[in-house]
Amino acid sequence: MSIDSPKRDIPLEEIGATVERVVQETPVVDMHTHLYGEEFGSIGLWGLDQLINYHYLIAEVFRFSPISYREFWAMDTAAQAETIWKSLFEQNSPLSEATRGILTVLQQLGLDPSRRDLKAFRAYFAQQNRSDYTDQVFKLAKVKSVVMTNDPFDPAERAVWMKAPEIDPRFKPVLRIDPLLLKWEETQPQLASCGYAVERGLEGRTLAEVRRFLEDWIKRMRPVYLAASLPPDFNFPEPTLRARLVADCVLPVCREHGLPFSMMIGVRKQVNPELRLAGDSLGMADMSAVERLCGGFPQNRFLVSMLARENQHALCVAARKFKNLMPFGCWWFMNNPSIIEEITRERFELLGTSFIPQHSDARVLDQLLYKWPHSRTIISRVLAEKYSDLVQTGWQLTEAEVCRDVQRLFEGNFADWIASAH
Ligand code: RAT
Ligand code: ZN
Repeated sequence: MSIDSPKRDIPLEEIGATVERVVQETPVVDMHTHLYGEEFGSIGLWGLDQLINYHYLIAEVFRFSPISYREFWAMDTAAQAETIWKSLFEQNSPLSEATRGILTVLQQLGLDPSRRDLKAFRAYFAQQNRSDYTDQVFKLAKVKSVVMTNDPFDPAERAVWMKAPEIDPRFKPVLRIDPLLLKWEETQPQLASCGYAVERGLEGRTLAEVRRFLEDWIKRMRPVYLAASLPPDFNFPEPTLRARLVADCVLPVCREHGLPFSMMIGVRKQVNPELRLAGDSLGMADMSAVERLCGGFPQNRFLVSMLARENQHALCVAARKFKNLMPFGCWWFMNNPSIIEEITRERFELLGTSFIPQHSDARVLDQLLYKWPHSRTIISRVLAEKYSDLVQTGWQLTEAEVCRDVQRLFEGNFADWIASAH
């Protein structure tokens, strides 16, 4: 057998390099982002100023700059980016994960971060056209496709969907329903004005009409799953409208269409409204609510990500109990190297390869160029460590098996979960 054969047993001392190569080369399906195909126009963000104005960096700039919230929000996009650049990159070292990410993007594009020259970097981005640049980013990041976040309650997005656009197949739709579950007082009149016979207290035909609304949007969007982000006090069962809407509308419709329901749990919205999109925080949730949903609705499949570090272990344990539960990603405040490493190690130890290790949550196209390389480095380090432990027992491992495992983590587990969609 040749030295390069994928069927050859990998010697212990080669495991690190082999796993690193496979993890770096395997294309990924990014199963939760806020990216959009070109058909969505300015809803889809890309380019340097948008990168710098990412809300993760906005939260950080106020820690360093004396600027007031009012002054910052009064500025245009370019001036905001200049303020953040000056404060977080020129006057301080960009040590945080979000600031480091900008440097990785520049590096991936062949620019030299040591120049520290915002003008020169901007000149590069000004020459790009969105379509070719999108191809380049997908290719460099080795991302096969991305899953969008599509909000039927957002007027700008709604307008796009109503035109029944032909969507770039690299961008997969997701029906996101936070307002339906969490802001019923605002959503009910909106649905009523669109011709659905819904009532404030869910009386009469309301539940059937909400199901009809979901069906209509499933027909329109052809989503790969339904999704909501939920607060830490989310419970099930509970005597609330949101619990009835989940049990009597969302889950039956998901079952009917073979669609998973994704729950991202643990966000405490707007603890500081002055920060706008950057103003949300986190809280610990009760995992037994997830267990009761998985146990009570065995015909539904759930994708779940938790925002609090304290919930990560319990999520793994819940997934050991319920085969219809798929843990995914290291979400938002969890998406930092030290925490990704800890969560990934914990998941391998409790679940083998039966989880989805990461999603990017990118809001700006170019972020794929840092979020994936940063995560790939950590995933490959942890995976190599775990394989090395196996080989030290006398177990043998081939490159073909490493490829199989990584393919499952980066695409297969998600593809299986959405396989019976529609
Ligand atoms: O990570 C983020 O960008 C958050 O603001 C949220 O968008 C979160 O990921 C969500 O999907 O609600
Ligand atoms: Zn998100």
